[in-house]
Amino acid sequence: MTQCLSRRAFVGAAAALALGRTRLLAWQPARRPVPSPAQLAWQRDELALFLHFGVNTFTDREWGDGKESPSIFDPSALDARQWARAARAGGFRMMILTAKHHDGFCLWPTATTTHSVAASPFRGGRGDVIRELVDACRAEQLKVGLYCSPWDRNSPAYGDSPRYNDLFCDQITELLTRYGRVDEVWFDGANGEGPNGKRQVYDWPRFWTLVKRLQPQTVIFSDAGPDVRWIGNERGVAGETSWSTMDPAAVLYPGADGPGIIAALQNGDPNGSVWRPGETDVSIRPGWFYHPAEDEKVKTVDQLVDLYFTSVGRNSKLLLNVPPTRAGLLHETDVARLAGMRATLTDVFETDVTAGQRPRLETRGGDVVFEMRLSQPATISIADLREDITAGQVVSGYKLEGAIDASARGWQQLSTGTTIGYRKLDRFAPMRAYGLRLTVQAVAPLARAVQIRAYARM
Ligand code: FUL
Repeated sequence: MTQCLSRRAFVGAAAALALGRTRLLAWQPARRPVPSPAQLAWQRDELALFLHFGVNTFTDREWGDGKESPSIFDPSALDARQWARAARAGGFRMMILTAKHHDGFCLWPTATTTHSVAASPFRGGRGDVIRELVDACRAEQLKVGLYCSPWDRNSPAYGDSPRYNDLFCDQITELLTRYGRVDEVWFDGANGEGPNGKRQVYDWPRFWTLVKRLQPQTVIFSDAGPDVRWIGNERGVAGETSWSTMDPAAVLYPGADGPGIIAALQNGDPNGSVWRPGETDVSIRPGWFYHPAEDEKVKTVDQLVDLYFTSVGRNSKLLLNVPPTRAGLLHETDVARLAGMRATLTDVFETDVTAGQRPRLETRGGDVVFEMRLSQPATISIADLREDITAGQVVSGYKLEGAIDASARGWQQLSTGTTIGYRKLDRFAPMRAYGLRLTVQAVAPLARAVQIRAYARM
């Protein structure tokens, strides 16, 4: 191969208001950005499976040059239902497939180019991988997502900007009108020169408007959103500080480069005017596409669980790439790791020691303090903090402590942090706690209480 490129202790607003004295908890009209229903559903899904598949699978490369013959695309045993079963067993809620990668080869029979499955031996030239993906997703109750690379190293029109933009819009139209509902459209920002030596100038506002016209409920992913943003690396690590609000001027278009962009993607902006949460994409293998030489380099169950903590556990969403093999199947090692990850996460989050407890709430100075007794002392090592993001995201700093005795006179610090958002997961040395106390600072009044859950394992 070539290069590898790189949220019970829930106290509602009514309870907060009943307290009266809580300046920080007074109900405020939503002036700050809040998620749309589609963005909320996107975040609550937590996990999506990414599938890189195409001519690169057969050439053992990461980026094709567009000169590949369609005749090489010949998955002998393609079974999208096997992908979907593995995804579902892993707790994933969506599959996003590379309908077209940078090499320009289309996994559906398109009218826009002959460089597609229609010119391949796959199913005698009558195959359609997108149709098979969609049918499998529907059968397993998974949502559908599609990646369509704007960079196209095969298209003669690439670089002839208006002509290629028309062609790309035709491809988007085919993908979003032939297969029913699509819940995420994934755009990378790769941008090159065409055969005419000219750099292609993408018309992003036109692409986004078209997507929203054809599939109004879909979320569009890119560096510049508009609905969800790239997290700024491909290592599976969201920022320790992770705001879902963003200043749209910080990243103006997909692929934008320059000082401060990665930090803006990683951290978001507490004063941002738009809701644009971060999506964390990473591969289960070193590469995005399948390479036999990487069969021994599949991330372990512990590494996958760590990725869950550094993505979902940092107010993000995990988009985990598991590439199909040349046979058109997910490799058995990868499938076993997905099942192992799910088993571990189920085990870890099985027993919430705070179950049935409600915290007392008070303000101290500018801080809001949530304090609760546990029904019985418990050894804990994981905290799961959640803001009710339907009201936006406001927590900018927190400290979590455990009571060291039944009278709750002594407290031991367990974790500290900045943002919480949808979900913040902290791991710490096991402590036998009699109660929990969470002290938070916020950039705007807290409209809802922060939920606190705690677990014993790991
Ligand atoms: C990048 C691409 O260049 C990689 O090949 C891969 O598809 C990754 C998810 O996005 O922009």
